[in-house]
Amino acid sequence: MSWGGIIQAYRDRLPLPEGAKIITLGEGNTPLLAAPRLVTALRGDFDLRLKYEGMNPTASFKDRGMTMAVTHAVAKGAKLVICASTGNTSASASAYAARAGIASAVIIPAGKIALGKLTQALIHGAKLLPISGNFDDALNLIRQMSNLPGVEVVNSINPVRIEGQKTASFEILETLERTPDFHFLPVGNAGNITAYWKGFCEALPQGPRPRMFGWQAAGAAPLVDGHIVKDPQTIATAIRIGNPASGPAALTAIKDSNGRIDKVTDEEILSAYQLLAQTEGIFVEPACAAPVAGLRKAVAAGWIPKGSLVTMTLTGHGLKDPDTALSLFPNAPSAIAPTLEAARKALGL
Ligand code: AN7
Repeated sequence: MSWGGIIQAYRDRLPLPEGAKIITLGEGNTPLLAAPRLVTALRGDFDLRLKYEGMNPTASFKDRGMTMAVTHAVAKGAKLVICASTGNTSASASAYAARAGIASAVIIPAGKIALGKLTQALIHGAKLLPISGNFDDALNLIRQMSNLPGVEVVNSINPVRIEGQKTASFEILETLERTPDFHFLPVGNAGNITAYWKGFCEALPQGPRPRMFGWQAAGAAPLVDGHIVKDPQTIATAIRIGNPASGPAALTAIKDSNGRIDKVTDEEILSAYQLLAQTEGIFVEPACAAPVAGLRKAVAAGWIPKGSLVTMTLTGHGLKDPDTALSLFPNAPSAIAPTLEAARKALGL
C-alpha cells in the first residue's frame, strides 16, 4: 500500500473525531539516516541515526501535528486556523489549510522569520500578521483569540498537535527494531520533545526508553537557565523563544527519562550546521544544528558510552533559511572564462 500520511498509518493510536475527513499531504515516513562520517568528525564511537524531518511536505516536523490539527479543525467546522509562529508552524498551517479549503492567519515576529518560511505562508494564501514583538508575544495574542467564533488554534497548545508529532517516535522504533539509548533534539516551545516522549512511553510501556537530551540556543534557553527569557536572541530563529508553552511537560520528560536539557552558543550551532552538511550531505536549518552541537559537547564530556545507539531529530530543511547559509560565504566566486585552462587553474588541477 502506498504511504497515505501519519493518520492513515497510526489511526488506532491517534484521537480522531467520528467520520472525520482526513486532511493530509502525505507527511511522515521520513528517512532515518546513519551518520558515520559525522560521528568520526565528532570523535565519537557509537551508532548515530538522524531522523530527517526536513523531508516532510512543507519541509519540517510540524506537518505531523498539522495533519491532526487541521483534520480536527475541519471536523469542528472551523473556517479559519490561526497560529503564532517562528516560521515553520505558519508554513505548515497555511499549506494544510489550503489543502482543506479553509483560511489561515499567522502571527509572526516581524523581521525574524526565515525567508523560505515566509515565502511558504505567502504562496499558500495565509493572512500574515507581523507583530512588533517576539514569538512569546505572538503566542500570548493567539491565546486571547482562541475563543473567537469559527477559529481554531493550531499551535502545540492544541493537544492534537502533540498527538501527531508523537508518531515520529513510533517510526524510529519500527525502523530500528530496538530502543535507542539516547534521543537528541532541539527545544524551542518544547512541544516536540513532549511529543517524542509521549510516543516513546506509549510504544514502550514497560521501558526501557531513550534518555531525552534537549538542546536550546544559549541566548534563548529558559529551560536551562530556569527562568523566562524576556528578550531571547539566537541566529536559530525557529527556537528564538523565551517562555515555552510546553516547558513543564518537557522538564518532566527529561526528568523521567534521566535525560538532560542543555544549551549551545550560536557559534557552536553554525559550526555544527556546516559540519553536518559537509560530512553527511544533509542540509538543515540552524535550529536543527543545536542538537548536533550538543552531541559534540556530550561526546567531549564523556556522556555517550562506546557502542551507544543515538537517534537525533533534524527538525527542518536547510532551504528554509538560505540567508543564514549564504552569510557564511561572503565571497561569492567570480566568473571565469569558459575554457579548460581557466577551469584547471580555478580548481588547481
Ligand atoms: C526547525 O514554527 O515554534 O520545541 O512556531 O521550527 O516543539 O517548539 C518552531 C519550532 C525546532 C522547536 N526546530 O520545536 C514555530 C516553532 C525547528 C522549529 C523547533 C522549531 P518545539
